[in-house]
Amino acid sequence: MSDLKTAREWIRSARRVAALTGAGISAESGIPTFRGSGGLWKQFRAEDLATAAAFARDPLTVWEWYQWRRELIAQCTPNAGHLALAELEATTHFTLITQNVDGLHDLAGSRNILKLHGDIWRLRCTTCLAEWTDRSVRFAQFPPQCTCGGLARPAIVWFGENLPDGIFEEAGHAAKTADVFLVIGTSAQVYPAAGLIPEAKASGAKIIEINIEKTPFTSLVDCALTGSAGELLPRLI
Ligand code: BJW
Ligand code: ZN
Repeated sequence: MSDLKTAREWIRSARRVAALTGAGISAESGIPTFRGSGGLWKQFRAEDLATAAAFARDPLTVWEWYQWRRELIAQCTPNAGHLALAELEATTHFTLITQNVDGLHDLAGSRNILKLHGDIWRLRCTTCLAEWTDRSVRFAQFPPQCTCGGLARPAIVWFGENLPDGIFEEAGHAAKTADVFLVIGTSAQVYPAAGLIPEAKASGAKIIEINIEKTPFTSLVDCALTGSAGELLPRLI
C-alpha cells in the first residue's frame, strides 16, 4: 500500500484525530511563512517585531508591520488544505490545533480550533487587558487604542510570552488522546507547540506529517508525506 493509502486508512479507522498546523498550510493561500526562503524572518528580525520588549520600545514600528500583514491576509482565502480539515471536523471527533494567526481555518469553516499563538484580528489593551476583535484594515486611529485610553497591541503570542490560559492544556489533552495526529506545514521548531508531537507519539498516536521539506521530527513520524498541504490533504481526507 502506498503511504497515502495507509495514512488514509489510519484516519478512517481512528476514533479521535488531532492536527497541528503551521504557516505552511496557508502558504498556498499567499501568506508568507516565517522560516525558509521567502520567509518573514529572512526579511525581518523577530526580536525587533515579535517580542514584548520590541513593542515597548517602538510600538509604531511593530504596529506598522502588523498593519501590513493584516492588509495582506485580508486579501487571502482558505485553500483546499484548510477546507479538507474543516470537512474532517464534520465526520470525525477532531481537534484542530493551529500556530497560525491568520484566521483562515475559521474562514474555511473549522469550529473547534485551539489557537496557540493568538489571532491577528484580535487586539488586547496593554492597560486594562480587555480583548476585542477588529477586522479593519485601516484603524480609525493609529496606533489603535482601547476605550480606556490604553495602547492596544495585537493579541498574538510573542517570543518569551506564555500561551493563552488553558489553550496549551487543551491541546495537550487532544494530543494525548488522539489515535492519529497530523502535523501539517510546520517547521516544528517553536516550543511548546512542537512538543505536542512527541507527546502524541508517546501516548500511542500514529503521527502523519505533511510538509514540502524535512523537519526535526520527520524521522520520528509514522508516515511522512512529502508535498504541499493543499494538494495532499484533499487526497488524504
Ligand atoms: C509547507 C508548504 C506547503 C511551506 N505545504 N508545507 C525550548 C527550547 C528552545 C527555546 C524555547 C523552548 N521553549 C520555549 C522556547 C522559546 C521560544 C522558542 O520556541 N524558540 C525557538 C524558535 C528556539 N518559545 C516561546 O517563546 C513561546 N513561549 C513560551 O515558551 O513561553 C514560556 C516562556 C515564557 C517566558 C520565557 C521563556 C518561556 C512562544 C512562541 C511564540 C511564537 N510566536 C510566533 C510569532 C508570532 C508573530 C506573528 O505571527 O505575528 O509564531 S514565531 C512564528 O513561528 C509564529 C508561528 O506560529 C511559529 C511557528 O512557525 P511555523 O508555523 O512552523 O512556520 P515556519 O515558517 O517555521 O515553517 C513553515 C513550514 O511549512 C516549513 O516546514 C515549510 O517546509 C512548510 N511548508 N509551504 C506544506 N505548501
Ligand atoms: Zn483598556
